[in-house]
Amino acid sequence: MYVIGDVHGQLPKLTRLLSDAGLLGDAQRWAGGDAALLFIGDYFDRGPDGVGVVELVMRLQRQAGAEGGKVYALLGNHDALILAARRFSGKYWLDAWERNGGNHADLSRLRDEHVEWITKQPAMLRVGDVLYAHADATFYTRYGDTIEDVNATFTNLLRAGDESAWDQLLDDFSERHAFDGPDGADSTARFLRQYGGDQLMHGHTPIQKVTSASPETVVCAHRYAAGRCVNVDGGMYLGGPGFVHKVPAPIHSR
Ligand SMILES: [Mn+2]
Repeated sequence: MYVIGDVHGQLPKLTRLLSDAGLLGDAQRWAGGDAALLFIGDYFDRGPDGVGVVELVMRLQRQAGAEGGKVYALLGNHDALILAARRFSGKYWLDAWERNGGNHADLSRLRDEHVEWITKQPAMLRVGDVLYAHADATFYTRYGDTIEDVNATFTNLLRAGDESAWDQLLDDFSERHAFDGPDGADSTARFLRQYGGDQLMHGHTPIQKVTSASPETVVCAHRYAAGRCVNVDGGMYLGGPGFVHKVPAPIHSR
């Protein structure tokens, strides 16, 4: 499994990462064969071309599917936020979205097919022994006891027009660092016991903001919480080159 962190509209960086990993070939087509690729969410905001990023991910998902490969795309808070800015009229959501790096070129290019696609993407996934979620946060437990429950709750919420529920969700997504610090390994273990998996992989909080590394030097994932958490947010919008994180295939013969 190949994993890519928060892209935030950085389309040229994304295409270079995918090409270098052998996942993207001529004419921007899927070249990964039967490989699996997962995006950790946050396609939009803080960067120039969120719609372009989503269109590439949608295309790769179709092409990979036709070739025995698989492209997973998680839902990030910025992806829900731009939907809110489009859906609800009034200054409240527009202001919130702009404060979070909203790019008007994206909002004006966002079409129904993008909205429909974003709405259907899962909030969490488990593949092999790895649990994937966008945020380093535990609020997911308030949305469901199982991965399927959480994903269904998210999808239903994004389909319905209950503005206060959207507000609560986006407020919940402001949680970060839930697995940091001296209790981090315990919190991670509890979260993994709830949803399954031996390791939690997330984005949402740029590695630079955790390690204080200068943006351009972050070129690999950050493992912490006694090795049970892996942060894949390379802070591409901060100036990081980004990276493709490779998860070894699970060993079935034990
Ligand atoms: Mn995020």
